Amino acid sequence: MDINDTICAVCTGVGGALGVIRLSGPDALGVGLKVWRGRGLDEPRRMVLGRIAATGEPALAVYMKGPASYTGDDVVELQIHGGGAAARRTLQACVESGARPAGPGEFTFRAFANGRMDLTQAEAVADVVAAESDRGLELAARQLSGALGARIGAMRGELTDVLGELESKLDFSEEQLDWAAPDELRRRVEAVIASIKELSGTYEAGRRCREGVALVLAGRPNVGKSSLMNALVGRDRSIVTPEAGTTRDVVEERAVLRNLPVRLIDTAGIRTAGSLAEAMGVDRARAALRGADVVFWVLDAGSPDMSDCAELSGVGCPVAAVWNKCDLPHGELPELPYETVEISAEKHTGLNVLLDCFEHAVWHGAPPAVPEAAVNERHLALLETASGLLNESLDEISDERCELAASLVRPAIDALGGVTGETAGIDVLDNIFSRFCIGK
Ligand SMILES: Nc1nc2c(ncn2[C@@H]2O[C@H](COP(=O)(O)OP(=O)(O)O)[C@@H](O)[C@H]2O)c(=O)[nH]1
Ligand SMILES: [Mg+2]
Repeated sequence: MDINDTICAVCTGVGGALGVIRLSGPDALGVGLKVWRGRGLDEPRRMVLGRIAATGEPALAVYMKGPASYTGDDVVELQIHGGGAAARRTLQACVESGARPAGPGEFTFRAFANGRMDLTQAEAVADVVAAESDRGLELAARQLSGALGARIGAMRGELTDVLGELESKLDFSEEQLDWAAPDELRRRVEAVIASIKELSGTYEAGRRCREGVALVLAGRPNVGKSSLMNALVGRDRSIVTPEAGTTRDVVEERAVLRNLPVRLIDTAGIRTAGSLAEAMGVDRARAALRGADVVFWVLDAGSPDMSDCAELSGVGCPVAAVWNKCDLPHGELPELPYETVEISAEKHTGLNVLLDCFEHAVWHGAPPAVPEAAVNERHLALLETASGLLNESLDEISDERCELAASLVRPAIDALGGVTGETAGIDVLDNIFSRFCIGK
């Protein structure tokens, strides 16, 4: 990506009441002054009212002089009425005045390239945009403020120090300088390994905050799985009928339950199917069970039939047994080896207790505080590489094989640098920024 020209994009969504067009680059002010008519734009950080030259529409404009801007370049932002045609017209005027349409994530890429943020912060920008729940947002905000980058930076600093000691032993091995004892160096590397392990342990909590969990509703036909799905998402998402075998495919819907993003997955009732389509639906239901983070096994309190509970034997995640239709008269309910909740999906009773149960299952107890920092999959892989190398280096350090030890510590430092971006290759950067939206 070229970072020396002037780029432009509509930063807001189509259909919004306002449109924001951002310009970034050496000629941002020049282009801005061609597109926008008014006075005072050249004074940084002051919002001024004028008009878009092409349309005569009123528009607010602000100039942020680099490096004190989001991207580190000179930036101009125009705020206009409407996110549709009006925004497109203004963008076109920017292009006609010499700016280039920005690619996905290009503003944030510039912020990274100009040293305004590290790679974990750039990733956090995407996380903030994508956050569906308060939990996800809180974690992203912490990462955006640099909490994760700071921890990685501290580890790298410590290892760079250790590497310095190892290398000076190599260079001056004949001289009697004041060396750190091998035991002390080993202890310091062990402490970094422990910090890496602790940070790697935040992955699962981070995944739950960012991506959420898969909650699968399964059970025999007609027990009320789809009714429960609809009750949980608050609208008629799945078709409900008195006929068995209504839901034949998996029906998926995103929701936020107890402050956690959830992929709610309604499945076909598990039974010996009457048709090919239903049989495929049952296969998909079984696949969904295998990929679940939590399963609600729904049962009909009016006609307790536990014949298919064996389906749950291979499920590796927490399961709750949900007795539905408890609004109807029913006898004593049989015991099940799962946490059990009694509800009526139709009358919306018992749902709070069900959500308590869900929350408990997700967190294996009370929900923990949002972690200070939590790694994603990319970070985790790099941390594992680093800790593998450091573990190997321990004996070399103890036995004072400094050259070998240094050759292991050095790539470990690089692996950590990959997390914050210092040593990330262009393909890694491309991969990260291409997932951003245009305008970010
Ligand atoms: N009385 C009562 N009927 C329910 C309840 N939940 C679902 N039903 C009825 O049970 C039938 C099957 O419901 P559905 O949600 O399609 O079940 P599914 O096959 O498990 O998805 C429909 O006629 C629903 O109206 C409930 O809580 N109480
Ligand atoms: Mg159904």
